[in-house]
Amino acid sequence: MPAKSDPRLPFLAELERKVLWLSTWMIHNANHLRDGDGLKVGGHQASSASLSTIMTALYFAALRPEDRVAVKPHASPIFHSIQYLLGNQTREKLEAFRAYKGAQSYPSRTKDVDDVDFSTGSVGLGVAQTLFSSLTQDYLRDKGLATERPEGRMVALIGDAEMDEGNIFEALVEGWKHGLRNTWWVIDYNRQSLDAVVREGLWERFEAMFRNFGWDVVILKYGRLLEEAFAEDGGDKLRAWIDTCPNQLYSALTFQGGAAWRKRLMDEIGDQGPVTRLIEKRSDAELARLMTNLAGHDLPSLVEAFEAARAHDRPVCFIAYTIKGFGLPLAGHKDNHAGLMTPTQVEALRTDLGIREGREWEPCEGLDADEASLRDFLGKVPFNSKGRRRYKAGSITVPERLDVDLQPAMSTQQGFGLVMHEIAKRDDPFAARVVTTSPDVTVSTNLGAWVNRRGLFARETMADTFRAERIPSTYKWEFGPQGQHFELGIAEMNLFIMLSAMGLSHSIFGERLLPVGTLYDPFIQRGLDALNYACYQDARFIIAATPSGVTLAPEGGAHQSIATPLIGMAQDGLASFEPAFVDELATIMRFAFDYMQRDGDGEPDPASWLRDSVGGSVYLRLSTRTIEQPKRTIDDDLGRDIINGGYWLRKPGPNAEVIVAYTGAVAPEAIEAVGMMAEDRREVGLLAITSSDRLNAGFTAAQRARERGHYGARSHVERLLDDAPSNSALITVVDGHPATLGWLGGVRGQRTRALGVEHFGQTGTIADLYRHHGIDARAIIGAAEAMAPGKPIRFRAA
Ligand SMILES: Cc1ncc(C[n+]2csc(CCOP(=O)(O)OP(=O)(O)O)c2C)c(N)n1
Ligand SMILES: [Mg+2]
Repeated sequence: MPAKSDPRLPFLAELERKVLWLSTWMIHNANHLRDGDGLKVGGHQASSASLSTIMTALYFAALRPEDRVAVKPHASPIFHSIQYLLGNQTREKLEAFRAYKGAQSYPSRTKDVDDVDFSTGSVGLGVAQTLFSSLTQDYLRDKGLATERPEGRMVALIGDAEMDEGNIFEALVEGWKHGLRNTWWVIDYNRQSLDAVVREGLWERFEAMFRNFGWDVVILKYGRLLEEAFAEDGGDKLRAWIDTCPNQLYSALTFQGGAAWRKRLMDEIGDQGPVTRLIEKRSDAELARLMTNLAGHDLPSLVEAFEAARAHDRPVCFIAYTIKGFGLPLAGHKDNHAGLMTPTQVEALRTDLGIREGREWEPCEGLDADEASLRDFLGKVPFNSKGRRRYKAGSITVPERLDVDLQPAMSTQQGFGLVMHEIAKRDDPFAARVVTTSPDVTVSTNLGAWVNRRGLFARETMADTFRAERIPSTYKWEFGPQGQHFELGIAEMNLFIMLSAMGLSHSIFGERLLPVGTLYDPFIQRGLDALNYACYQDARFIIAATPSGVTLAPEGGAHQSIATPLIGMAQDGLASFEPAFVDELATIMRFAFDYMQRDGDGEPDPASWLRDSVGGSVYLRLSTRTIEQPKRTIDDDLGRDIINGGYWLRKPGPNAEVIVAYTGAVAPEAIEAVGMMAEDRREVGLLAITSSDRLNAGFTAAQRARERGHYGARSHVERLLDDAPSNSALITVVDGHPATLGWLGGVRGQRTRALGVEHFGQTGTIADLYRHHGIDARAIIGAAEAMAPGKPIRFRAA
C-alpha cells in the first residue's frame, strides 16, 4: 500500500494536472483547426478527463512494459499526452491532433506513432481484445514461446456506457470457459453515456456479473478526502446521503459547484450540529473538491488498488467512480460528451494551472516540482523502461506447395479440410505455428481431420470421454496445452476478436502464429465490425467461410449469403478469394500463409499492380458444392494468375462475340453454357475469376498510377482482357451479389450483363435455386443471346 508518504504521489499529482492540461490544449487546437473547414468536431474533453487520474496512476506507476492496454477511444488525448511526457510522441503530432497525419482521434496501432497496444474506436471491441490477447498469451506460454518476458496484464479502460455492448458479455463467457488470467478491466464509472446519465445501480449488476464469471471485483468509490470526512463527527450522515444520491443529481451538483453543494446538503442533512459543522468548516471550493473526491480521481487509492491486483493473476474488474469532465468547467453536465471548452474557459484553466502563454506545450511548465527531479521521475517510469514495445517476429517458411490428392469430384470446403489435414501431418515449424479456431463449426467446416491430429488447446488436459468409453466417433475431442485448435462458442464476434488477438501475436508477444478461423459465410455479417476491427489493427489471419451463397440451398434464406463477396472486396486489409477448384484453393492457401507474414514497403508488383509486399489477411469464400475437378498441373504461370485473381479457362478468339466470366461454385454452369454456345456464337471465351477483389484492386491502382504519370502501369485484369475484343459482350456470373463482377465491363468498355443473387433464397436443391435466381446455364445463355444478338443459340440442356 502506498503510504501517504509514497514519494511517487507528489509527482503523480503534478502529472495528472499536466496530462489534463495537455489534452485540453490539444483538443482546443484541434478544434481551432477544424473551424476553418466549417466542421465542428466534438471535443471529448469531458470523456477524456474522466480517465485522467486512472491513466496517470497506470502509466506513470502501475504498468510494466509487458502490460498491454486498450484505452477507451475518447481518452485518446490523455493517452497521447502521457506518451508525449514519456518521450514517445511528438509535439507536431499533438498540435495536429485530428488533423491530417496528426495524433489520431482514437488510439490507433496503425496510424499513431506512440506505441498504441490495441486500437479502439468502435466501443466494446478493444475491451474484448484484451481478453483474447490474454488467452493468446497463455497459448504461447504453454507452447514454450514468449517466455523470456514476464506475463503481462491485459488492461482495458472501459466507459460505463460501453459496457452495453453485447460483444463484451460474449467475451466474458469465453474467458470463463478458458480459465482467463492476467486481465484487468477498469470501468470508468462516470455514470454518463453520450446522450445522458446512466441508470441507477448499474454497478451492482456489473459486480454480480463479474463475480459470477469468476473475476475479482474491486469497487473504487470514495477517495481519501471523503473517507476522512466520513470519519469526522457527522460523517456517517454525509456518507448515507451520498450513497443514496441519484446519479442525475450528483452530476448536476458537480456541474453547479461548491455553493450548490452547500445549499443542497444543508437543506437535506443540515442539523445545526456535527453535520452542519462538517459542511461549514469548508469553503465552497473545498466542499466541491470534497464532494467530487471519488476514488477514480484519488491517486493513492488507485495506486494501491493496482498494486494489490498485481500480487495474483486472477482477472480483476475495477469499478472506479469518476466524474466526466473532472477538473474542467464541463464536469458533470449531462450534455458534456461533445462539449467543448470555450477559448475563455481554456484561458482560465491555463492561468489557473500557472501555464504561461506561449509555453503551453512545455512539459514542466506550471508544475511545483523542480524540472530536474520531474524529468528524473519520468526517466524511471517502469512502463517506459524498455522503450518501444512493438516486436517483430521472423517469418516462418511456408512449404513450396500445399498439394492434396484430388478426387474427380469434390468441393472447395472438402479441399480446405484436406489441405489442413496435410499440414497436420507435417513435422515442421510451419505446422507448429498454425493455430485454428472456430465458433462451434469446427467439424461442419471440415477442420475435423486437423483437430484429430493436432488436438484442442486448453491449459489443462481433458480427455475425450467418448473415446475413453470406447464409443465410436470420427472425431477425437482431446484438450491439452499442446493442442493447436482453439474451440470457441458460437459467437462470431469472439471468433474475429480472437483472430485479431492471435493475428497480432508477432507484434504484441514477438512470436508468430498463423491463425486460421472457420465459420459459415453468412455469419461473417454477424461478426463484421470485429472483422473490420481486426483488419484496422493489421492483425494477420486466414478465414475460411463455408458454405457460401445459395450452394447452401436446402438451408434456406437465413443461411445463404448474398453480400459477402462485396464485403470481401470492400474490406481493407483483407484479400478475398473465391476459387472454384481444389487445386486453385491449394495454390491460394500456400500464398495466404506467406502473404499473411509479409511486412514490406508497398512497392506495387509490376505484374498485377497490387501492393502485395505489404501483406494482409485472407478471406476464402468456399462451398460444399461437389463439382468435377480439372485434371491439370498448376505450373508457375497458372499459379501466378490464380493468385493475381483470374485466368482464361478458354481463351476467346479475335472475333469472339461473347465472354463469360464466373467466380466460385457456379463454374459448372459457366462451363456448360460456354459449351452450349460454342456452335452458335463465335470463339466464346471463358474467364475463371479466383479473386474479383484482387483484380479490382490492381485495376484501380493501375489506373491511378497512369493518371499520376506511370504510363506503363498495367493490372492483371487489363492484360487478361487484352484478349477479349472490346465489342464482345461480357456475361458475368457469381453465386452472390451481381455487382461483384459487374465492374469487369468497365475494363474494356464491354457491354455487360451481370448475373447473380439479389434476393433471399428459398430452400430447394442447388439446381432449383440457380434456376430461381437466374444463374444457371440457361440464364447465362439467355443473357448472351440478348447481349450479342445473332442466330438463336440451340440449347442442348432441357
Ligand atoms: C460501436 C459504437 N457505437 C457508438 C459509438 C459512439 N459513441 C462513442 S462514445 C459513446 C458513449 C460513451 O459513453 P461511455 O462509454 O460511458 O464513455 P464516457 O464518454 O462517459 O467516458 C458512444 C455512444 C461508438 N464509438 N462505437
Ligand atoms: Mg460514461
